[in-house]
Amino acid sequence: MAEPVTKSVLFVCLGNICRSPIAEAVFRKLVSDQKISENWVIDSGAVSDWNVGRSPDPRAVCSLRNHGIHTAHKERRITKEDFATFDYILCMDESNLRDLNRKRNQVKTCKAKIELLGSYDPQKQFIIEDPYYGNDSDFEAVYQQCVRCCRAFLDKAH
Ligand code: 6LJ
Repeated sequence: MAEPVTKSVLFVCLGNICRSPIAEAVFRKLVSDQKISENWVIDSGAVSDWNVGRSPDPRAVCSLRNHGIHTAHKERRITKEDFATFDYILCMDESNLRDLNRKRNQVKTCKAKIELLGSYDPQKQFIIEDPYYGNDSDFEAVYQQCVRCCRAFLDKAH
């Protein structure tokens, strides 16, 4: 069978204002730099409903801006449909993974492969920790992990 024309990936974390919007923006930039934007549907979402409609955390926006990347994302909670429509749902830590697997058990159709984004890290740092109670250097660490993992994912998805 021929390769499908587009692939889709949804980046997920607890609140969709720190880690997953960084991952989404980093992946969007990689794909755009390689001029393959039309091959990808890219989004991010939350497992919680704590921040509905909010812009990313200013520290996340700043960490991206420091690397010349812009984001216009607004928080959204993941839906049942996401499990049926996305090829990949990539999350940040084991708590996200538990929440996603619990939700998956409540949906009729799941096409998505649910994985840790960190499982793609060439440096084998499997967990991308929640930087919410951290500082700027924690946000920079999240950014660097996202760059490594998104490059590897784009290169070769599991
Ligand atoms: C329900 C009770 C919790 C966090 C975050 C943490 C805490 C966040 C946050 C990530 C994104 C009503 C909402 C926890 C946005 C907000 C404070 C609590 C929010 C937690 C534990 C360890 C590390 C980080 N909880 N907001 N309220 N992450």
